Amino acid sequence: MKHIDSNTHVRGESVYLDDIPLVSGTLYAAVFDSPVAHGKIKSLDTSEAAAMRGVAGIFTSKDIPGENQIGGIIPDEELLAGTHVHFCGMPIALVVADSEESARAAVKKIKAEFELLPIITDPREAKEKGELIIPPRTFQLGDTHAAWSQCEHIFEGRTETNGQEHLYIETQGAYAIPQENGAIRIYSSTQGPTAVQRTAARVLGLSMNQVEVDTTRLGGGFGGKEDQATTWGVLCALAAILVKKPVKYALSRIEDMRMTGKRHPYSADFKIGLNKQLKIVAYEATFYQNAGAAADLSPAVMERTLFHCTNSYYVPNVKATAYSCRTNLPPNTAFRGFGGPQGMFVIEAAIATAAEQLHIPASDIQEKNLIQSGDTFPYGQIAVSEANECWSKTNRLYGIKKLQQEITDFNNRNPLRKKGIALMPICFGISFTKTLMNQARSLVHVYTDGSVGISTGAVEMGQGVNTKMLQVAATIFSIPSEKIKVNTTNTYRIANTSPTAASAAADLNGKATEIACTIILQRLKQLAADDLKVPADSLTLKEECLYAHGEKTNWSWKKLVTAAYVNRISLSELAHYTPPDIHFDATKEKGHPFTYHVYGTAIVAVTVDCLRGIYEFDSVKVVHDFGSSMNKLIDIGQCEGGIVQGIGWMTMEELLYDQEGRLRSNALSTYKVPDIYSVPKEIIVQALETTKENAAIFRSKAVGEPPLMYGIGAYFALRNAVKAFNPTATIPFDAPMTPEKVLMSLYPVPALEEIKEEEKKP
Ligand code: MTE
Ligand code: LUZ
Ligand code: MOS
Repeated sequence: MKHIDSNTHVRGESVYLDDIPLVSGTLYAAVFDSPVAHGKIKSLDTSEAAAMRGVAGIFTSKDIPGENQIGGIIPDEELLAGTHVHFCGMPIALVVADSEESARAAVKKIKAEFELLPIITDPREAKEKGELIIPPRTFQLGDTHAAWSQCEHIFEGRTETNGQEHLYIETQGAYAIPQENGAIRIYSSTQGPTAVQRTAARVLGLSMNQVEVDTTRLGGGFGGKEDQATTWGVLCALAAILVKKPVKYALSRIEDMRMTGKRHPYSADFKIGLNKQLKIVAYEATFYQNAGAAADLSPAVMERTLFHCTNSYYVPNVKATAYSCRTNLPPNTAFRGFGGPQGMFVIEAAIATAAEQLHIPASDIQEKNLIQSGDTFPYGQIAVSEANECWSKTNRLYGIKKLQQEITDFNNRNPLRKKGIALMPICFGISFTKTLMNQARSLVHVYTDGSVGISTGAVEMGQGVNTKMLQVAATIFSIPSEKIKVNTTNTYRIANTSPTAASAAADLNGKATEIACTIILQRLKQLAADDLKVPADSLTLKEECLYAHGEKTNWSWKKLVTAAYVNRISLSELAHYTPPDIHFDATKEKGHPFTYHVYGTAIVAVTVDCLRGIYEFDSVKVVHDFGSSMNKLIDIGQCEGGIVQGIGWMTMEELLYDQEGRLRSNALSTYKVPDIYSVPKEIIVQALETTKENAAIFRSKAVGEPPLMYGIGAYFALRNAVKAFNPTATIPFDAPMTPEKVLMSLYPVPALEEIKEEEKKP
C-alpha cells in the first residue's frame, strides 16, 4: 500500500500548520530572543516597538498567568527569560501584531542591555566546572579492571561527534485560538500533543481539560518536535489568551535554526582491549554530552547513549560513564537515534583504532564480536539477536571480502583516486527507555454506513504511521482502505499520549488499534453467530463477506454494522495497549528495558578525489531486520531517508557555534545538508525476512530510527579511503568528516611528487 498522503503531497494539497485556514482577526507573533549566550538582563525597553503600527501587544515573563516553566524532565527552563539568559536565541519577549512583517519589524526595535556572564560551550569544560544537568551514570558489566590483564592488545583514544540540525522541511510553528470559558485550542506542529497541552496548562494556569491540541501532520520532526515544539505552542496560547484573539507563529528558517536545540554533540574517551583471537574482552568509555543550557530531553538521550554504547557487539566487561554537561547553547534535544548513534560511533572508533594498529580490516574484529542470542547487554537484558544473520546475509549477497579486494585493486591502479569501504552493523532497542511512556490508546468508530474512523496518539510526520494504522484496521475488519479514515491527533479524543518517538509509534498505537478493532469485530461476529446458530469463532470476515466454517453466509460487513446499530450494540471502542514484561531499575542500571531490538548490517563504499578532498559515496548495501514488514514501500523509504540523514551527520553537516555561543552555521548557505547530488549512487536495502515472534505490530519491526546509524559507516569508509592514499595520516576521530577535513588529512604526503610522475606514465 502506498503512503496514504502521497496524492495530496504531490498535489500540494496536504495541510500543514501554515495551511490551516485562518480565523478572521488572527494576529501574528514573533519572538525577541537573546543576542548573548549568558547574562543578566539589565534593562529591557519595548516602548518603541509597542508604539509601532499594527502591534497589539508585547509580553514578557511578567505577563505569564501560571508558571514560567517548560522543562519536561527537570523544571529548569523558563518559557521567557526572567532575570537571566542562558543561550543565544533564548526567548525574552513576545510581540503580537496584525501581520508577520509588523511583528518581526517590532522585534527589531526592542532594546535590551545585559551584564555579561562567563560563557561555556565545551562539555568537558562544563564538567570540570561542575555544571552537570544530572549526576553522572555508569553502566557496568563484568569487571573491566580485572579484564585488562587478559588482553593482548589495548588501545585508547578520544572522539568528537558534532551536533546536527533537524532541518525538518516544515519549520516549528503553532496557531492558538481562544475558546469559550477561557479554554484554548492549539494547532501545533508537534510530535507530542500532550506535552504541548500539559505545558500550556501549566504556563496559563489552566487545567489540562481546557487545552485542546490538534495536529494533522508534520513536515518532518526527526525528534526536533518531540519536546521543542512546546515552546511555540505555549507562546501562541499565552498571547492568544492575553489578547483574546487567535495568534499564529510559524518560524522562519533562520529563527528556527537559531532558537532551537539540535542533536547533542559528544566528546568521549575510550579504552578497548582484545585478546589474540580479536575478541573484545573489555571496553571502557566516558561520554561528555553537550546538553546546552537546560535539561530538555538530555537525561534520556544520555541514557540511550549508555544503552547503545556497545552497539551490536557482545563485550563481557564493560564500564561506560556519561556526563550531561550544561553549556550556554540552545538546549539540545531528541534527534533520530536519540543518543544511540553518539554511543555507537565511539565503539566503532575504538574498533577502527584497533584495526588500524593491527593492520587488519575493522570488519575482522566486528564480525568476531557480534552479539548472539543469549548474550547479555551491559544493562542486563538478554539478547535475541539477528546480528550474525544480518552480517552473514550481507556477506552472501554482496561478498564482503570480494568488495574489499576490488577496492584494494582499484586503489593500486589509481594514484589520485582512492576508495574506502566500511561495514556498519547496528542494534537498536525498541521502547521508550522510560518504561511508563510505553503506552498508547486508539479510538475506533464504525459508522452506520460501514466506514471507519481511527484516532490514536500517533503523529504523522512523513514516516507513514497513519498508513500503518489504516492497514491495521483494514486487515482486522477485512474492508478496503477507502472505507477507513485516520483522524488528526487530538488531545480531546486521545488523552495522556506519549510523543510519537522512539520509533515506537506504529507498534504502540498499532497494537491499540488492533485491540480496538478486534473487540468491535468480536461483537459483530457474536451478533451473526447468534443468528446463524454457529460459534462466533467459526466466523471469519473476508473482503466484506462473512464466512462460517469457510462457507459464505448472507452476512456482509454492511449488514453486520447495520444490525449492530439496530440492536443497540456499540460500534465504537477505545483500547489501551502497553507492551508486556519491560522494566528497568535505574538504581542498579539493570533490567529489560526494550520490547525487542532491531538489527542490520550495511556496507558503505566511497571514492575520494585525493587532489581536491571531495568524495562521492558509491554505494550503501544493507541487510535490514524488518521482522516481516507490513509496508515495504514505507519501510524501504525509512531506510533510505535514515541512511542519507546519517551520512549527512557524519560527513557534511558542520554545525558551528563560536566562542560567544553564537550559531555561525545559521542558514542553508553555511550549513550543508545532503542533496540529490550527494546521496550515494546506489542504495540497496535487502530484508532479513524473519517470522519470529517479536512483539511488533503484525511482526513488522519498528523502522524509524535504526537505519540512520548505517550512516556511521560513511565516516569510517572515508577514513579508510584517506588511509589508502596517506597511510601515515593521523586522523583524529572528529566527525563530520567534511571535504575540508579530508583534504587536510590527505596531506602532507612525502611521495606526492612521485605519485604525480607515476600518473603521467601511460
Ligand atoms: N520519517 C520522516 N519522513 N519524517 C520524520 O520526521 N522521524 C523519525 C522517523 N522517521 C521522521 C521519520 C524519528 S526521529 C522517529 S522516532 C520515527 O520516525 C517516529 O515514527 P514511528 O515511531 O512511527 O517510527
Ligand atoms: N524519546 C524518549 C525517545 O522520550 N525516550 C526514548 O527512549 C526515546 N528513544 C528514541 C527517541 N526518542
Ligand atoms: Mo525520534 S528522535 O524518537 O523523535
